[in-house]
Amino acid sequence: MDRPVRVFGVPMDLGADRRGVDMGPSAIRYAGLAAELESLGIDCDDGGNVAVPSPERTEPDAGRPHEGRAKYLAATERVCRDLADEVADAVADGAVPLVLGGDHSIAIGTVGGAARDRDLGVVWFDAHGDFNTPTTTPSGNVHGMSVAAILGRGSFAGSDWAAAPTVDPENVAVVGLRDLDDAERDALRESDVTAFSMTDVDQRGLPEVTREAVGVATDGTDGVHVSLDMDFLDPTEAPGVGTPVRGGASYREGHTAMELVSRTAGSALVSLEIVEVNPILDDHNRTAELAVELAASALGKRIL
Ligand code: NNH
Ligand code: MN
Ligand code: MN
Ligand code: MN
Repeated sequence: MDRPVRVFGVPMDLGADRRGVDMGPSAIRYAGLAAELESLGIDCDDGGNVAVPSPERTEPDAGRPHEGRAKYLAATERVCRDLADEVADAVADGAVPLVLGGDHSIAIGTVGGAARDRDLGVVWFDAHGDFNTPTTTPSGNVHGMSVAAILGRGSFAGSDWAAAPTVDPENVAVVGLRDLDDAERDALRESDVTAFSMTDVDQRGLPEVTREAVGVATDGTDGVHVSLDMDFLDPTEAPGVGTPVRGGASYREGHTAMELVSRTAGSALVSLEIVEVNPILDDHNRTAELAVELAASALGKRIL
């Protein structure tokens, strides 16, 4: 990576049911993120954390019509606006924002900022589709809605929501799917999003699937955002996540995916985010340590 990297932590847990994911940024920093990136010769600067209100002091539902069953949507929107401003400033300064979660609802802010002055493609590595809307959500958790939000689907359309720039579904690829809610599956199949399940990964191999996903996101766009939900990985490698699902990417597949992002997106990589690390559920911080390794691979680390 020849551009500087600017790290942001977003200690967000309003979008998920499990407490502890707000400590993800600390766990990833503690696992040695800055030193690892500096050892690669990357100029790495930490922009600190974006402020997130605590659930104890936040109203779960503000009751505006577009909020449906989504919990803490108004507060999530405020955090995402602040994050979007930080991300947009970092990109304007010529840096690559590396956003550490926190739950996956923060992607609405990261993408909002990264897409502010450009046509943005997105590659989303996740066990889940994150394609629910405030109407279809079975859980009310906004982290299961962030892809729908960045596409302006359902009641996310036309609200003065932080994701307002909206990304073109034809430039979005999701990789690693193995747990979809019924309504979300139907919506995803009918959409123009390119979706690769673990069945595709099993049959075609992760390298081919990742290359195709990056191709979707770079085709006709000005750049790519990569969003890595750590539950993309198998829970044996990444136990410290709130919603683990068996049958995920192996340790090496995780690296392969990130190495290919670096090789194939290259200078088109606008921003990177790593989310859903929950140190309370983790085994001696190994999920955070893996997050550091995967960030390094995505930012250009090579074995040879
Ligand atoms: N689909 C479920 C929901 O909407 C779970 C989402 N959980 C995630 N997404 N971790 O990546 O609540
Ligand atoms: Mn997710
Ligand atoms: Mn376009
Ligand atoms: Mn997930």
